[in-house]
Amino acid sequence: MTRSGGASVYRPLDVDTVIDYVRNRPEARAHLDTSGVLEAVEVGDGNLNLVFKVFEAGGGRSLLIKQALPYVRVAGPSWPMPAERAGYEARALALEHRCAPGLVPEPYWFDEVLMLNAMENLADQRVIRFPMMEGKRYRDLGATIGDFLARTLYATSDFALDAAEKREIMKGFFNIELCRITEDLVFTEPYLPDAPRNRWNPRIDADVADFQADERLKAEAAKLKYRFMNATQALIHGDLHTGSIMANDHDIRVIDPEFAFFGPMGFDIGAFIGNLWLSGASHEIHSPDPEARRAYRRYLIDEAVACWAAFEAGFRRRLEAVSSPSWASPAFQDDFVASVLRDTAGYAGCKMLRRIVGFAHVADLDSIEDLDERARAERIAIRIGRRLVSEHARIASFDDIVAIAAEALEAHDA
Ligand code: SR1
Ligand code: MG
Repeated sequence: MTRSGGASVYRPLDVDTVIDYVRNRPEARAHLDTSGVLEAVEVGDGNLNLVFKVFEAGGGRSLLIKQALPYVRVAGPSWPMPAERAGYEARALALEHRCAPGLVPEPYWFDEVLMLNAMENLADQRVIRFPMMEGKRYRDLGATIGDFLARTLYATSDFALDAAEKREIMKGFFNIELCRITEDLVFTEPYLPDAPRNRWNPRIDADVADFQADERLKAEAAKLKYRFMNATQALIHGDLHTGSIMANDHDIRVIDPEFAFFGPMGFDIGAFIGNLWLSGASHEIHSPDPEARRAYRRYLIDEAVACWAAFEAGFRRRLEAVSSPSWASPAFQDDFVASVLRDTAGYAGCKMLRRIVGFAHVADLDSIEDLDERARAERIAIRIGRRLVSEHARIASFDDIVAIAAEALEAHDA
């Protein structure tokens, strides 16, 4: 260890060494009594990292340590992944915190040797994916996420920054390895019948074969992939699914921006919306009572509508003070927002399909143990995902997106 409490060489921490580490880190003193008894638990439930909560014994103050492993956690060392990704998360979290304070955890410090980020521990909040499987409703979920998106996407776009300033920031966000994960797992592999990392419920073999043979679907997915790789519109979160949101009844935060890079705004909005539709599909089984199921799906639709409305209103309000007169044209602004809406639809669809056919699934669906029941929910999600990808270029209003989701969800409510 160096005098500052930082290690001189990378090593993964465990529940014991993380306590020594925190005790020796001067920045920790503002958040914990580092001279007292400390306890730690490892709580990582994501695909990539170690996550420790370190707290004063007896349940006092706490902080969170998120450390990148040099490989993909769920796959093990056979899938190496540079731990330097923690640096992207540090830079993205700092920027998000500046643009949207109170909507992300407060960052405390970044350790570039141990490749970890120390931040506020959201002790009373839970990752929303799991309570939503039980029908939990969060007030203002959609509006809060829409506000987060308007703030972060506008502030890091050409509309707020001058070109040189934006390019300087972009230098810190090439994020090659995590973009490769998204390009492969979201846009490429789900459409290939023989991609070795794909897995799916054997009861949907025929549905998967059918969509993998759909040339129009594949062409539209390719366009969306190309745009993901080339449309450097803003610093996007890059992985904004319902596992990247923590909340309680009065506080909603976006976490885990390690996939951040300069990409199309609609990728973030679509990730959130697609995950609401995945939840809606999974309630085919999670909510056996038809009335409760209908009501929860109505809630999800309302939150999706509120998300887009808050994003659009917040974004357009900020467009009133653009950085260059070139961006002041009302017709240009309308066209731009319309293109973000089309992207939102397409990316929502891609994000749904990859969770059913690709490497990384979601608990909403995979927690359904009976494979025939799971297949019923998955077919609803596939129907929505396919239509959103195939038809995204024709989407003219958010109502069109809702109509596609509602058609598949409500058909099963009858
Ligand atoms: C190998 S990482 C798999 C997935 O987990 C993350 O949450 C991203 O969605 C990524 O695609
Ligand atoms: Mg994550």
